[in-house]
Amino acid sequence: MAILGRPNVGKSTLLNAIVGEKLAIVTPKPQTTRNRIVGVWNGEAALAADDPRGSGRTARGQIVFVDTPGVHQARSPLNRFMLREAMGAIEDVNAVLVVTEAHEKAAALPPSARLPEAESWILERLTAAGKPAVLCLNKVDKVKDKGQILPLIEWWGRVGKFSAVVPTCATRKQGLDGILQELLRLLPEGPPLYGPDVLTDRTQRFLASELVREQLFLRLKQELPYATAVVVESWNERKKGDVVDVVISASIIVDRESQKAIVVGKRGAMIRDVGMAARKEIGELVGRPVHLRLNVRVEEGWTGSPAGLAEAGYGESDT
Ligand SMILES: Nc1nc2c(ncn2[C@@H]2O[C@H](COP(=O)(O)OP(=O)(O)OP(=O)(O)O)[C@@H](O)[C@H]2O)c(=O)[nH]1
Ligand SMILES: [Mg+2]
Repeated sequence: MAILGRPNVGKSTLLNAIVGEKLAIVTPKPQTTRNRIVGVWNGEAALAADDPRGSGRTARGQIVFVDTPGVHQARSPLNRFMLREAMGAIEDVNAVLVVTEAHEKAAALPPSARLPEAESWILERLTAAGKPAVLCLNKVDKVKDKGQILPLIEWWGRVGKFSAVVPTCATRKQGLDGILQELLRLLPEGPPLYGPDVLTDRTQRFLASELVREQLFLRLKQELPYATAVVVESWNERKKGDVVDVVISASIIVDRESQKAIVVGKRGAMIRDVGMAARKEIGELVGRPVHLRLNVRVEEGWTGSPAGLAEAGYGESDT
């Protein structure tokens, strides 16, 4: 089950809400997610009233979700990597959850309006691959006139030919049962792919590097977040009496020498704030005290070359 959609519509928020853990980083900036991230849902959901497997029954099982980068017009090598990560996920799954957002402007959509660019690219690929899709109309809390939501659902269902359209508010965890219900209808039954305790395919090292990147995205302005990457250089456990601390050393990679000073900040204030906030988040992830050492490294033009991308952790072999 892949989650696809334009940048910033709430795909990662939705993944975290469904799985019940913070696996994917979330920020108000578009193009936050750069890699596919698996999130495993194990649970029980009510089958839809007209589900052939029986109305009023519940189904227990596992759904493997794959969060992906936002689909957008990609020009730079980094953006093309992200687009391949997203679109390539379609080939590996049985069904797709396309996420879009509802807002006042979208609610006023004329009936003759055409699908936005990103959604029509996704639908083209879905049709070519013969994969069914559910549309998630997220951020319905932003539509003040609730009477606008039903026409919007009808519009997406008609123009996009989705097997279902489900309104959600991922930040308030509303509508998630509806999503599960519709997906259970589409997904074939089979043995679980992951053990009952496995939540993701990603290592703690990867998740920790993402939590640092999240703080950079939250704090840096304009284009700078897009010139940064984070690589965990070392991860050591240190025993102190009964407590085991984790000592992590990570590099923040920037694209140009001039960006280094901004990431470090006045008297080191920026990197200190990033470090403090990320350390807290990583501590929650690993459930132990964390020491986080950050340094800034310049990899001149890393976003623009295959070697630079590989250096920053976006090598093709990582996908
Ligand atoms: N109001 C509102 N905001 C939401 C909702 N879901 C997500 N958001 C916000 O939308 C912003 C983007 O959320 P993400 O989950 O990072 O979006 P994404 O689709 O993963 O974005 P990319 O990774 O950049 O493609 C964040 O500020 C979220 O808090 C929602 O249901 N309602
Ligand atoms: Mg995301």
